[in-house]
Amino acid sequence: MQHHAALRKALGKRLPDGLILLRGGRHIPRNGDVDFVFRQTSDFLYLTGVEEADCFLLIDPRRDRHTLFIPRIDNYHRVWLGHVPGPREAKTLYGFSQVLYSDQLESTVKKARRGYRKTYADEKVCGKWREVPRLPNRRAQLRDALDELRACKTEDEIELMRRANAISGRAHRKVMSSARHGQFEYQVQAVFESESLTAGLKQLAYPSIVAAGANGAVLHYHRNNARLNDGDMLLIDAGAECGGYAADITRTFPVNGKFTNRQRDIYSIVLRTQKTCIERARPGVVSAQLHVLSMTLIAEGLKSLGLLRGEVSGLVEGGAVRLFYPHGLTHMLGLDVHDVTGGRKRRMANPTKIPVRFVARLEPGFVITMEPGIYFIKALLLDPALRRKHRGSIDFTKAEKFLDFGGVRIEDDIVIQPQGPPLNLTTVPKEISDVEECCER
Ligand SMILES: [Mn+2]
Repeated sequence: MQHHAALRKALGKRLPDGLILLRGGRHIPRNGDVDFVFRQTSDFLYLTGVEEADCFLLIDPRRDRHTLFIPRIDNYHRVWLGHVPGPREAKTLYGFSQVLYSDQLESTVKKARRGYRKTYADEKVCGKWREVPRLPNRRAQLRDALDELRACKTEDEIELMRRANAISGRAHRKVMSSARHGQFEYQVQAVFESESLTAGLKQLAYPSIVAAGANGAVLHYHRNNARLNDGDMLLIDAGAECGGYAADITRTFPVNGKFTNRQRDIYSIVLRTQKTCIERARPGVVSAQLHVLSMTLIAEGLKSLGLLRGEVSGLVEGGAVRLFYPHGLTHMLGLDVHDVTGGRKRRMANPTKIPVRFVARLEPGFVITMEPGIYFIKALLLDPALRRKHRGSIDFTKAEKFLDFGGVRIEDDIVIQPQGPPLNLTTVPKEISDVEECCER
């Protein structure tokens, strides 16, 4: 409660010259009388902790007054929804000095606008905003202030992420120890989700990816309906959220619990890359530089296996390694699984020659993922134009022998520390011997 109040105050300090108005999430209809499962918008959750739909938040920074608006509930709602807190109860529940009904929004804003020349209203407010007296709206500045605030996590936020990771981690270990050949991917998904739900985390941070064998090479695989075969690897990318804060964890392990030589070779390259990049993730380092480092280490590894040939720097800059590692190394993590990246002040030019989406100088309090991978993707390895372009750098005959392999990704969530290496929130085995031990049948 105090945490959210402090964040509202901090936002008010950044935008002291206008009324700040945000709209929370609304129910999204799925069909008939059924809505999709409600998830509060991340900005609203950040500033209020309120998990109910159809609310508004008004911050009057000059008078340091924060008002929560809740929908007016009648007996019809009470019959269908059960108890819904009214204004008095919501005040103590959410720690607001003022809670009103949303039909009082217009008159409240009319009074509060005196002395202000602008507003900072969320894009979602706009429909409602038309009904209230207009002031020039600086929406982009609101977005920017929220991005800046949300980028660095407070101790409370890190604690929630630690809990999301601890429980998701336990679910990953359960998956490792219980997966068997003959099962279907959705049965493994059920183990992960049941463990998380049983521990009280009711919402996943994103749809689970459970990919056996060649499916592991599909980066956003969601079918989860194939059978697990003896001798295959299983890639599972899954995380639950706690208080809205995500865990984002990937592990890849042999279905039968024992790595083959080939699996060990590929896995070791990814693991060494991930551990090196984690060790180097410190304040001042630019995320894109770590990505280039990860590409270099993966290129070295694939070269030692004879899949790539030539100068490593050329394999990285020429893009040959990207056929095996076609995604980013890291992204911000928070209320969104791909969280905000920090606002205008933090925006910077990419200091590397490699095009990368997430470019930011790491700061203490950033929570980011570290997730290198190696994949054998048909669409890339059999593409005639790519084969022509990279025929000097890639042994395609050798690579084709791996088309049944799928992929390996290892993903942990880390917190950048003021000094020294980051704090790793993820507690799932990843050393080969530890994975085999966890898989013991
Ligand atoms: Mn991720």
